[in-house]
Amino acid sequence: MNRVLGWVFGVVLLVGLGGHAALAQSADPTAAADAYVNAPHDWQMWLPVPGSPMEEHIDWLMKYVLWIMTGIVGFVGLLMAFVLLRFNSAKNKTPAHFTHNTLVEVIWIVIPTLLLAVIIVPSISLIYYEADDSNPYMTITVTGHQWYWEYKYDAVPGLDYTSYMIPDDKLQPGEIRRLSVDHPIVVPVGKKIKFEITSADVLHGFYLPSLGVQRYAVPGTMLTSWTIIPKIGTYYGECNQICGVNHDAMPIEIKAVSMDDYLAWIKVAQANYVMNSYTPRPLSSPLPVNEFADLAIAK
Ligand SMILES: [Cu+2]
Repeated sequence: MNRVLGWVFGVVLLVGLGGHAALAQSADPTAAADAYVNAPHDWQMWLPVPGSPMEEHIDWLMKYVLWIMTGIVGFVGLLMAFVLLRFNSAKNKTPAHFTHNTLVEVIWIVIPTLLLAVIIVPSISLIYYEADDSNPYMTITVTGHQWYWEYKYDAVPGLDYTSYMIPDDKLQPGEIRRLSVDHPIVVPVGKKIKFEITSADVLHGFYLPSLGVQRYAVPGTMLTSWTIIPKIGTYYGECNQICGVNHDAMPIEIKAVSMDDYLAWIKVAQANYVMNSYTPRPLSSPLPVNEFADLAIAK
């Protein structure tokens, strides 16, 4: 039985490592398009391409710990194989009876302690980095609703709008099914953007995997996160907290544009977006309508 488990484990490990090497090369097939789009793609099995310094840190830490873990699993696997083959009852008829070995005990305490130490230092520093939302260029208040998002630009008077998923039958060429929205978040590239995240009804999750942002949207509570997007392009996320029947219909789309384009977009948005008030939708209603379909967002 143990031998079978050993083989299964070995094959799974090899397939996993091989798959990782192959996927690392085909990181983002959409990158060659005119506009950079950072979205999930078919058969994607690895993490998204990092779109922010925070996600780069997270990606690095994940791989770092993965290598340490692979070493531990490999070492323990070899050790078990050695013990099973060398000291089984057939080959080792009279077992030794000692119970302590000071050297071995010191080694198996010191080495794991050192491993934990080299993991905890970058982990803690990443936690502090993620928590540092000080001195943002701008703040966006994100409110989760059943089932759409509301974005309020704190520094731009009146700029408070809703963002609905584009229903499947209204998709335009270039839009991504179940990820594209009518009104994305628009931010300038290279600037620190702070998100203040809350909810108007139930728990939602503001989750942007390629930017390393994930915070629950909790009614009555404000959680914060932040991002800097260095590259012009479109990034996607979705609500990742089960929040009702249309939980899958509240994706997040965020466009990073040049400062000039951002300022031009503000003018258009201020003129066209109205202040929104929350209107509950009956459960039987179909997907939300695209209320501002005619609005052309300045490119
Ligand atoms: Cu939700």
